[in-house]
Amino acid sequence: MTDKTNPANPSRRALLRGAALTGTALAAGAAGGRAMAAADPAITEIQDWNRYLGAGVDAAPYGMPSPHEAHVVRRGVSWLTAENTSSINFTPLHELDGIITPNGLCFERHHAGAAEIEPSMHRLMIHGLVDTPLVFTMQDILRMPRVNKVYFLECAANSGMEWRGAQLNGCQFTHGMVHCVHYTGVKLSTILEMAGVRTTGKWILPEGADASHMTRSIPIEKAMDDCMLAFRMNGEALRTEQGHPLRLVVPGWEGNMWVKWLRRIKVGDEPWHHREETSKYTDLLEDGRARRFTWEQEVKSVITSPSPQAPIAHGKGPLVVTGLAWSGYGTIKRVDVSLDGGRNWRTARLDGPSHDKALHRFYADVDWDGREMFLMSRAIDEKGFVQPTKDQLRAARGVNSIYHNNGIQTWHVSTDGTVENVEIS
Ligand SMILES: Nc1nc2c(c(=O)[nH]1)N[C@H]1C(S)=C(S)[C@@H](COP(=O)(O)O)O[C@H]1N2
Ligand SMILES: [Mo]
Repeated sequence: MTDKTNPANPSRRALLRGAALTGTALAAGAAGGRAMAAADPAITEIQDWNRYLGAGVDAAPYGMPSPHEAHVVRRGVSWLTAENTSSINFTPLHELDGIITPNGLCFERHHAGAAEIEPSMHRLMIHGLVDTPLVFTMQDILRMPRVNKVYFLECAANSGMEWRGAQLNGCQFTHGMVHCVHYTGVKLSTILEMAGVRTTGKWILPEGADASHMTRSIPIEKAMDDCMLAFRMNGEALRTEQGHPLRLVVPGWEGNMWVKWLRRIKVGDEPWHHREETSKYTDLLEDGRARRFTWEQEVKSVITSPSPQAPIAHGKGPLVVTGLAWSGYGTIKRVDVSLDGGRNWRTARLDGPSHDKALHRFYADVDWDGREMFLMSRAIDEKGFVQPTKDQLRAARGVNSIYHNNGIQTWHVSTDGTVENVEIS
């Protein structure tokens, strides 16, 4: 009889050694082989999960992440807002890879909490300067031709706390008001065409069914171009927090226009709520003038690892430097990475799909010599826009705005691998 759990079992040991050798062959340089040489207990000791049956198939009808991933969560900043119903939390960008944000990790921004809507009671009304005012049930919307698209959503206030200088210690907090989701829905133009927008109809006013009755004005050209009525995110129904059962998707444009819990679209000949709205779409300049209608989220990037919440744990040698880049004007063409605060730049490797107005993932595979680094990334989009330095941004716009900060982020890496949010000039 052979005891399958006995570490002394010769065939099992041979198998493990084979596996470890394969690992050594694949890993680069100093990263491989160390564990095997040190008679690693992870190899020599039998673990519980190797000995006992695991959970049965129905233990979790809706699957959850491994308990060992419990630290991968959205986080808020307590002093930022007075109440959590009109507040914000942040995507843990430093814990993610690829370009898609898992549904449970998409940052939340609510003005009056997350409305929980009974889908059979939800209606979408379209009226105003249309030939035929219409009301749709969710059933009606689910019978229209669908499209699938991957888009980022960034709040205009993302990185807003960093205008005057380095402040929050982690890309979750400095850059985490962004997520990237694979949406399924109906093109907004489909229902606008059904209703028949009059030639005088120049703007749409979408409105949410939450207690904030959020309304925004969007030019008809954008509405007819690539806006979507989304009912699914990453394959499943929208999450309550993201506007279940229906949200507006406004690709590349600032997050506040992506009305959640969408219940009404009015077509008009001018933007609504002039006074309230212009403050939302306006960046205050140094001389008191304002940049109006800055809707596109401009080209931007950030290194997500290493970063303050993701220090280097393994010492010098092979190091994966990775991050995200995006632009409201289209795809990302190139990302440059600097290890020395912008003196020298290398072209990063873009890997993964490149979708219009979506997050792009980049890598720089570095051989770290163990000395301090000033990590930076600089993105260039398909229109040729280059991500500016923070000083360039301030020279152009001053420091009175909290919106549209797409400046280059610097992380200082110490010799012990810890990372800090800094600015050098
Ligand atoms: N109905 C409604 N829609 C809304 C909001 C809201 O409070 N109510 N917040 C807006 C803002 S400011 C942003 S940045 C995005 C955030 O979307 P998310 O919560 O899915 O990340 O939703 C927008 N749509
Ligand atoms: Mo926002």
